[in-house]
Amino acid sequence: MNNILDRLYAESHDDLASFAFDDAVVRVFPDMIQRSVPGYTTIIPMIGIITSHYVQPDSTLYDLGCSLGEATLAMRHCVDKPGCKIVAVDNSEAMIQRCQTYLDADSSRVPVELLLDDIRHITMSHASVVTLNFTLQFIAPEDRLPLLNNIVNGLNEGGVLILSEKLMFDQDEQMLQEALHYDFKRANGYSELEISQKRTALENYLIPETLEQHRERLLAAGFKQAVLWYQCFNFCSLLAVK
Ligand code: GEK
Repeated sequence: MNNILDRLYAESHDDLASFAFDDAVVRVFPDMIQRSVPGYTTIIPMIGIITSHYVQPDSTLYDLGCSLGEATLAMRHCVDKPGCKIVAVDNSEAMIQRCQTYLDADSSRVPVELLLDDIRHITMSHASVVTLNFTLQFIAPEDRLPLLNNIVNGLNEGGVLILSEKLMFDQDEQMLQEALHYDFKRANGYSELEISQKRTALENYLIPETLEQHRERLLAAGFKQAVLWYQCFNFCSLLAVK
């Protein structure tokens, strides 16, 4: 995937627009997400490991909010059961267009259906593995439980959801975890201006919740088990089993 440097917030913007997954973001996305999300480069290959463990024959795997398809590709290369396909969904046209070129260049022959759609509006069925890799945080809070209900309904018994999210904490821990996250961004070359402008652009768009909120909602949606399998500073990934 491309490695064009993310300099979107390097210059001062007087009129800072809210963040959007548009052409400008798509161009720098691989660099942006790796330098901004601690643990992203660990989580992607682990999605492959989890997929190998839970994929069922003749099932569908879903990647919801697939962006450029990093998680889709990790899943695709770890599907070792017959009759499976992957459905990857994103509502950003720019993401879907670029994602298609990456899928076309990939060597795996596991079928992937790429949908330009809102993940709140799709119907899922016969699912074994569903991934929400840093996507639920962009869905309005009141739409999160209905989406999880929809996922549970579409999953086979024993199927799983991999849910990766930015986390919120109580005030003291929030300061500690956030400070370490900003250190991570500085260590990856982001300036104070870039960090603060990106923070403003994401306000009211990326809405993080606590680990407890996630666990409780996953159980309320009908998952039997919801375990934290990974955390790096204020970013985590949960595995929920139906
Ligand atoms: C990865 N999973 O690289 N319907 C469909 N897509 C949506 C919606 C929606 N309602 N809201 C947001 N998105 C990827 C990374 S990025 C995370 C996911 C980030 C899409 C949005 O267009 C974007 O592509 C993605 O969710 C979030 O493993 O940028 O921090």
